[in-house]
Amino acid sequence: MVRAPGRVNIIGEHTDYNQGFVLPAAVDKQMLFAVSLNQENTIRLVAHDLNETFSIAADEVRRSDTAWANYILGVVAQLQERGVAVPGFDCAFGGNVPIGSGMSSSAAVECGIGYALNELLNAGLDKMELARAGQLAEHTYAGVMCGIMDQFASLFGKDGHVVRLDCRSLEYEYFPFDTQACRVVLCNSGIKHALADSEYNKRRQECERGVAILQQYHPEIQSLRDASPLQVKAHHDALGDLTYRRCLYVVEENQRVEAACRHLLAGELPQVGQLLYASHAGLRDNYEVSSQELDLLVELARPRPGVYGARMMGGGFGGCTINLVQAEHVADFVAYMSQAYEAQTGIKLETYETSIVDGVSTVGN
Ligand code: GAF
Repeated sequence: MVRAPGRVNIIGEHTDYNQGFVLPAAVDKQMLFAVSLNQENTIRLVAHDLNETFSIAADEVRRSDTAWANYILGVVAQLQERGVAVPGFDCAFGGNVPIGSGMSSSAAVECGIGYALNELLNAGLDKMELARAGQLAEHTYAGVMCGIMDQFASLFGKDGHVVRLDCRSLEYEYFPFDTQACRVVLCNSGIKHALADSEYNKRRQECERGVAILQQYHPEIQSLRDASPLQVKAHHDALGDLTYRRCLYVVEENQRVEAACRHLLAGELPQVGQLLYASHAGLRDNYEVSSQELDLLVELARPRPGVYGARMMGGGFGGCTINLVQAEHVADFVAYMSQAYEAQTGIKLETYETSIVDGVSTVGN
């Protein structure tokens, strides 16, 4: 049996596929997998929470019409591409990572099955290769051109720490995060817009277009990671307003991740909180991946006592906001947010008070 957690991201949104910086952590919402080899040529899957099953020949793995199965089949295909012979196996899985909430339930599924098969087959892939396999499964079988943050966080999470990842070099550093003093509270808007995946892929293309234009002036710019806000501002006209705003958001967000790490180390949570608000404003106005409901949640949280900061989290177009809240104010915060959000939208608010846990591991024997 294997457990694979979902993740939060303190700051650094839409920076991973621009080879920039992110600051996620694995949290105590997780998927559980029971997996065994079955001595047949059949992969049999049971999605416990959906009460659905799926099976396919192990030597004929391909993309299926069953969306949830693709997260597993995509990883099997990635392992096969890496020379791992994957025989038939049985897998039952389920968990409590809310789907479509921006907490990476899909990455948890990819990382959990990748980890389980790697162990069962003694395939010897390291955790970074498993993260990459999960990311590419998402590209090829789910059609979302995601970065590596979610899979990385699910695999590399560490109890009591957030982790800053350099998405170019894949070097990472853990920073202690005391969730007893500062609670990480998620507010689930309850909305997931149908266009989320196509808009996500579009943002990635817009960033690539921006890089191609900036390169004409600064050949050393290989990704937005290499550009500064000044450079982007200097080429506003050449970029055109839309691409300009996309690029400006990304280069500013990269700087915010670096600043957030400095403030975290110095114990300066109010400053970290201000960076979260700035991140949200950029995601809303320049990157345009927020939604009315997410904006409302941030504005409701902002004046509440004990709130350091809040912003939308993950890919956007719905899902959760992340809120950094002083422990003694959490109960009041949750009560107020639930009442106010439902009063204004008619949607019942789900909130999650998360703790930060270790990444993927086996459970029991
Ligand atoms: C989604 C993606 F999967 C991540 O790679 C990342 O880009 C995130 O959106 C936005 O920061 O979760």
